[in-house]
Amino acid sequence: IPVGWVIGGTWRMCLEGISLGGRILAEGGSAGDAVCEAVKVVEDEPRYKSVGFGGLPNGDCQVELDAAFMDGDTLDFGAVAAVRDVKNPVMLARRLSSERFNTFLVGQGAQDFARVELFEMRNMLTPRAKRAHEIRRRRMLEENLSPYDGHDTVGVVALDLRGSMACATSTSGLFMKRPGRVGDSPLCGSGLYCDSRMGAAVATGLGEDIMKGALSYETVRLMGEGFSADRAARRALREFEARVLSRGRKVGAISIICCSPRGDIGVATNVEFSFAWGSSCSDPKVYIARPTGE
Ligand code: SD4
Repeated sequence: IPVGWVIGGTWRMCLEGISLGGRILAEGGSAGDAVCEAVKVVEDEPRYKSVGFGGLPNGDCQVELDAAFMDGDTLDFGAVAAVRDVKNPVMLARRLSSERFNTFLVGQGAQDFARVELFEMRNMLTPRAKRAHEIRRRRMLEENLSPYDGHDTVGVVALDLRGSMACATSTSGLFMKRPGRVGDSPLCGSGLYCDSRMGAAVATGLGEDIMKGALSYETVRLMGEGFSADRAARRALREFEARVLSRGRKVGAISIICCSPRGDIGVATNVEFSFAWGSSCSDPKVYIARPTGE
């Protein structure tokens, strides 16, 4: 039964992309097209310093990007990690998702594939990001600051008018990360997961922790068991936190957004978190979520 279209993404920076994705869905476009075009808008905007062009560099002052795409009809999955100089990593991830083998490429191998496939290449380091790197390096020496600094991944989920779902992520990862570091965002089941029969979820926050809980898969699995989107996301996060805390370990910032095949949306977070949603019933808007229990 068609329930209309839905699209949602992490952080307020995705509003413009979500709006474009919404127009694609309203015209009958696919969830896959909608999520990738939405993420591409964020990648192309240099003001957003945690994704794509203008993304904050790693400890060696190089911009290394992670991105992934998943199609909920076929379960096709593609990803790139620690990739440099590729203008739109999300499009490269989607291209890889149509391969039978070699669907997840990292570093030089991903760049070589992008060149062969004629993807647009670009120096992704902006003067502003370079300045931020210099300032941060100085402050880290003087104040013993942690490199992790509220670094935001764009993750988008969508349901189209045919009932198909898709999701995509893109990030420059943690500011000042070690060269070669890969976060949760390109990892199937951690930064994103999608099955049109169960639902779609994306996560943002401290990748080192998100990947321990395979939190996007867990959220989708719970929706598949019959939980509403909101209860699935909250339960996944709460149970994961309890399991980690019981080991005497801390849990970093984590936020999850998800959507069920019925079109209901869910959010769980342990920090203040902005996200954007739009659907056939409501115009895309930014919302704020605060930490809550189940
Ligand atoms: C990472 N999850 O690379 C990303 C960073 C992020 O909000 O989303 N921060 O760990």
